[in-house]
Amino acid sequence: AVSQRHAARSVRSVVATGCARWPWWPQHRALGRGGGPVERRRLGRVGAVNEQIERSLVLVKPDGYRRGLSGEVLRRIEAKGYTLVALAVTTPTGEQLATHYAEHEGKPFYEPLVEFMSSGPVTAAVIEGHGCIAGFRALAGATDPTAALPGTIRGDLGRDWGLKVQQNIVHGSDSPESAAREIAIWFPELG
Ligand code: IDP
Ligand code: MG
Repeated sequence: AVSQRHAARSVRSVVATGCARWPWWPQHRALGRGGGPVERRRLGRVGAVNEQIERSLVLVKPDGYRRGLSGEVLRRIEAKGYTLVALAVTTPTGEQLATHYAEHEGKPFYEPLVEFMSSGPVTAAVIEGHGCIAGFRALAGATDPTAALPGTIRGDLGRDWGLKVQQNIVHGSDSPESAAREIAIWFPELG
């Protein structure tokens, strides 16, 4: 099972390993109080011990991918100090989207949302860091890109295009329960 998991990772995702050359470099101190496996590897012996590290599932939606904004979104995540744990480019299947957006079934924007989300590749990422679920939601900004504040991903990079569904560049998990559920959908090998 271990070698299978390793194989799946090497095909589908990039797994962060931190800085092998200068693990003692002082900037690693600034990365956080890391306690999770990836941050601990990055921090070496410098890291403290809060084990309540969080993970969140981030998607750069098809509009963001098409516009070449995956790098900009990942840049902001890393600039904030969160760690990339896994990364993949994939075109969502109907099955993945039905599970991912189950809470919205029956809403007026549900069908357009699923159609939009299956219209092309997304960049999927698992990020890690204390408070990263709320932290990424704050980076993303409000759901409606017109209302999203300047400084946020949706406020800086998104706008209303007059469509039935808001094309707002990114998705981020909204709770630890959603994060666990969503990570299992997009990165079953991390389960
Ligand atoms: P979130 O992405 O900010 O968590 P949700 O309420 O979970 O927002 O909605 C999922 C996605 O559905 C949104 O990101 C947006 O693309 C779309 N959406 C949500 N509410 C509306 C709406 O009222 N009109 C059009 N599209 C919407
Ligand atoms: Mg949501």
